[in-house]
Amino acid sequence: MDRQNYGEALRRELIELVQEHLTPAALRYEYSSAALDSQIKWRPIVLILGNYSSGKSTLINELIGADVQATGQAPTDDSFTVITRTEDLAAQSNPSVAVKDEREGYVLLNDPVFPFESLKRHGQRFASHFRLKRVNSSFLADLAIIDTPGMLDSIAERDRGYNYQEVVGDLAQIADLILILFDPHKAGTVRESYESIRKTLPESTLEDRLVFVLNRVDECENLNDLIRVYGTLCWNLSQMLGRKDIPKILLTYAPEQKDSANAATGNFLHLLRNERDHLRHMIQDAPRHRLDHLANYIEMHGARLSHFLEAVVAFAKQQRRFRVRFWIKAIVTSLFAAGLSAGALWLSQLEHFQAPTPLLIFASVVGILFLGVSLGPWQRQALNRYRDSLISRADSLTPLGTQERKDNWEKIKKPVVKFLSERFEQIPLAQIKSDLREVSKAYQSASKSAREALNEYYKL
Ligand SMILES: Nc1nc2c(ncn2[C@@H]2O[C@H](COP(=O)(O)OP(=O)(O)O)[C@@H](O)[C@H]2O)c(=O)[nH]1
Ligand SMILES: [Mg+2]
Repeated sequence: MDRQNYGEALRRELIELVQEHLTPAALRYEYSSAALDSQIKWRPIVLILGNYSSGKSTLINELIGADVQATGQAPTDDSFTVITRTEDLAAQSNPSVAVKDEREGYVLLNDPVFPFESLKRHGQRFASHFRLKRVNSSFLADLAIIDTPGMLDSIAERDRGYNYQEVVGDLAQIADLILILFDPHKAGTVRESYESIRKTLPESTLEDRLVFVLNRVDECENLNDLIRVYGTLCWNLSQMLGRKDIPKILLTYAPEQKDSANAATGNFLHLLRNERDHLRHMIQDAPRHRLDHLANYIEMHGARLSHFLEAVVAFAKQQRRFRVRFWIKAIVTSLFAAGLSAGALWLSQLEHFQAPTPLLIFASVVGILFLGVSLGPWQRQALNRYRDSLISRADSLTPLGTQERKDNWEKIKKPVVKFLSERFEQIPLAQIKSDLREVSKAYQSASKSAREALNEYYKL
């Protein structure tokens, strides 16, 4: 089997696994509002971020081989555009590349074929700045590229009418590869975008998924200028990433733009290898990134979902323990109350009780009444109080020994609390336990076999 077929078969298998074993529990417990597989079943996605006029759209046009996106020095395009291959076979064989079909944002957000359902929460304003273009370019055979509007300063950000950072964070979760473009004029002003990416992606996948590009390097006046810009960018990135080492930064420029740029560039550009081809290959390799992404996705959601269910089971067990303790206490106090009241009666009216039977009846009645009240309204009240206090101490439901478990807990705490306060009673404990067993078994064996299959894939 060749690499591509093997990759596709593996992809299908992993998606099915999510569909069968993780999605049902995720929906039942409202761990997520959409099917977990909906985010990963579409084609591989490359997200392109960066300041305005860092050359995002120019790069995309170059890869696709046609002027599909508008380009220009000013912030020309304020939309998020998903660019993918047309399904129309006749158009695919047409050698002149062009946009064959366009769709509005609301179609993208509402059609379950696409993985963008989770972005619906950004509202109408975002929907009107979101679109799809289908192009007959072979470069897009097995991937989609998302062009994004550039970051603006924070005042203009507020005028957008939707939360740009959150949109970027949501898209980053779906994307398999994220490029962040800089240009020499503004080397390092994407801190906020980066923050929202970091918040939504687990630490472990961040490095594999992010590519930093210093673009438009042909516009540096000379080599010294380039080195200065590169140095500034490294400094900014290490501040932003909170790391001492510097991530790899690709140095690129659009070959077609070179002539119109600064005349002095000729002095040093021949010393520099334009890493444009390398960048192109990385983008074309998105299907491989998708496999990694899928394996990570299963590990991450499997671990979080298991943790979620563990917390619910722990909650149920603690509640049951409380109830048993309450029963024992109620029985003991009822017996005590019965004995006490019968004793008091016997002492006060000694001469009437020749036979013990009426006294026993009296004691039983008092005991039963007491027990009834204890196990009825009192228990309900006590249990409610205990439940509330358990929920307010939700952090102690499950052990949070490792950093990974702490991070996962941060992500699931809100839905866990919501589930425990609103829907816990509706699902029997036996079902919760069996869901926990299924999810943790499925994801552990799946992530193991996914890793093994990935190793095979890399060998092909
Ligand atoms: N000299 C030079 N100009 C570039 C390069 N890439 C893009 N440009 C120009 O920079 C401007 C902004 O590019 P554009 O692709 O619209 O940037 P976007 O806002 O990031 O999409 C356009 O006028 C492009 O022609 C490059 O590598 N070198
Ligand atoms: Mg653009």
